[in-house]
Amino acid sequence: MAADNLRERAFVIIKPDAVQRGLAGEIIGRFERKGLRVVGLKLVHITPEQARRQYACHEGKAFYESLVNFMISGPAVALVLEGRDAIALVRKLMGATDPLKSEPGTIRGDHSVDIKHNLVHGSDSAESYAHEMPIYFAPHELFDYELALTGWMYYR
Ligand code: IDP
Ligand code: MG
Repeated sequence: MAADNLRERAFVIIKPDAVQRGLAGEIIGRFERKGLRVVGLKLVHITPEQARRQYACHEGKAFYESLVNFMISGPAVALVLEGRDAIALVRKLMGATDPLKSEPGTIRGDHSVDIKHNLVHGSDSAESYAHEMPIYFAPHELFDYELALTGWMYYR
């Protein structure tokens, strides 16, 4: 397998419902155990401006205002994860938005029953990563480093 995008980065938010339910550690652990490394991590109380910018693509939809209010309703955890195909991998681990479609074994499939209160956000493309990540992180808040076990997890 080509090692072309071994260092792809994905942006993730552990949403306020997950923090309230004590699932932040469980969710971070799932990403870590899969083989993604944490290169940015912080607790944030999202502002209305941040939520609106992040979800600008949904502006005008029926659920937009309620989504913004949900995202600012309590502390959340912002994360940047790195690894091969990190964006697609994160989406796979998250599971589908609709609770009737998210498979057991995924974060949403195992722990959520509601289309809004679905625990986690993950960028769905390189373009959405480039749009979302800088809303929450300054460049100096992301860290470049290697894990000693990388050679045991990835073909190079
Ligand atoms: P995603 O988070 O799986 O990428 P999107 O379609 O981008 O899903 O929607 C963004 C977020 O908006 C969802 O994660 C969910 O919290 C919320 N949402 C999406 N569709 C609905 C809906 O029909 N009703 C209420 N909330 C919704
Ligand atoms: Mg989305």
